[in-house]
Amino acid sequence: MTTRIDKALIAEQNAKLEGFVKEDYEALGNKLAREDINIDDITAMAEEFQIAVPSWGTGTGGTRFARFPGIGEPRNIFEKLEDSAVINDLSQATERVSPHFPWDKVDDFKELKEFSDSLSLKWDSINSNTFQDQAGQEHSFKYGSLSNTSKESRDLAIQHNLDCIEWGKTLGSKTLTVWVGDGSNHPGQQHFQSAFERYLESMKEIYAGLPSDWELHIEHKMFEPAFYSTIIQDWGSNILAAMELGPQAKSLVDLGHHAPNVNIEMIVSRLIQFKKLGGFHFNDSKYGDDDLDSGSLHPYQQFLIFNELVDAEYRKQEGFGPNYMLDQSHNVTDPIESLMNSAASVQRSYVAALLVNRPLLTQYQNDNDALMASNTLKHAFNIDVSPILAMARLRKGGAIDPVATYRASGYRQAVAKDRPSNGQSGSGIV
Ligand code: PSV
Ligand code: MN
Ligand code: MN
Repeated sequence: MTTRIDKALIAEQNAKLEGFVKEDYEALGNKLAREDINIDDITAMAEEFQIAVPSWGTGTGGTRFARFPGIGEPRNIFEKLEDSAVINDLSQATERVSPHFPWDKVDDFKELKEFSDSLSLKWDSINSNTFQDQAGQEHSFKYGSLSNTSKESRDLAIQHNLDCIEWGKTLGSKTLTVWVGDGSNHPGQQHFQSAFERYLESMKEIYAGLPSDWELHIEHKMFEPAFYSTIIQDWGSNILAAMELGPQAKSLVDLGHHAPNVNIEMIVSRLIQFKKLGGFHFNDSKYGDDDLDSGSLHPYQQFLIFNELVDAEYRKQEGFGPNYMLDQSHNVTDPIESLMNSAASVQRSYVAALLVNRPLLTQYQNDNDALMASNTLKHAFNIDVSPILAMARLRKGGAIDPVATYRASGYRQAVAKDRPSNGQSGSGIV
């Protein structure tokens, strides 16, 4: 196994903080004990928590105006995996990587699998890309892919998704995530129903190629790159498509793909209720698909989403088991630091949601005691679970303070020597 951060360095950095963490952990343990919560049970669940990193998130992102590359950026999927291994070494919460094809150029999938195995990394959902043309592509996606009026373009998009399934089988993935940029920019440009019918016909062909133990996740997005209408613009079109396709098709919720103020936690609840919650792309946003770091703006919203997820776990809801993943673009931070921070932020929301007194909440709900119901959630949200997160990392051999340990390791400066910048986007960030 290759570990890019020396275990001895992690131990040395942890040694400086371990005493404080133990003190804080004991204090929090006493506080939780007063509420009949065993802190070690919660820490064990925190240790189990995993969230995948997107391969494209390890490169510096950009906008359609400019991109400002950092030093030592990964230039290919192998280097993206090396960075992902660092993230997991320190955070101990990100053992899976989600690739994006053909952004991630691969000649030999068996070789890639052997390399990920050597880093103790696994593969999460495969993301297909039919929102741009590849060099020399015969039938363009300019006017859509799976819903294009041209059968040739549709067939190309279908075949790419079927190829993604084959590649995913070699990598050991079990999910295909389909997000398309299909839509229109002008009223009247597209016949809404015909376009959706074409999309569904194409998706049926992809669904037919799905192994029986795989899931097909459909990602909705309200706008961009089409700015008047988008084929799967919201969770309504998403769940309709998933229902039309069958039980292996589910909806994926990317937090940034909703209008500001949309009640995302309620969408999550609806999808859970109808066994259609496939997974998440976590990020945060102020305006639209900003792809900012998870929990950097709306930590309470993130907590409320986890309140629904933990509630489903608590009620042992049938068919529940979504994939968790980050989908972020890092324009001004070191992507490794942002991804570690974000994984911990999502883990924090999960852990805080575990602390909600659910029987009490149900009682307040049944009594219509709005104030105390809300206070019950706020109480859990306001508990600083940092000692639990730090202890979970410590117990698993990770870093108590991942960012400080990463900085102390000099990893970025070290890889910069082997990875000269080409000034280009490594990922084609959207
Ligand atoms: C689209 O905005 C999206 O959220 C989809 O998940 C894409 O695959 C990803 O971003 C690419 O950055
Ligand atoms: Mn996404
Ligand atoms: Mn997006």
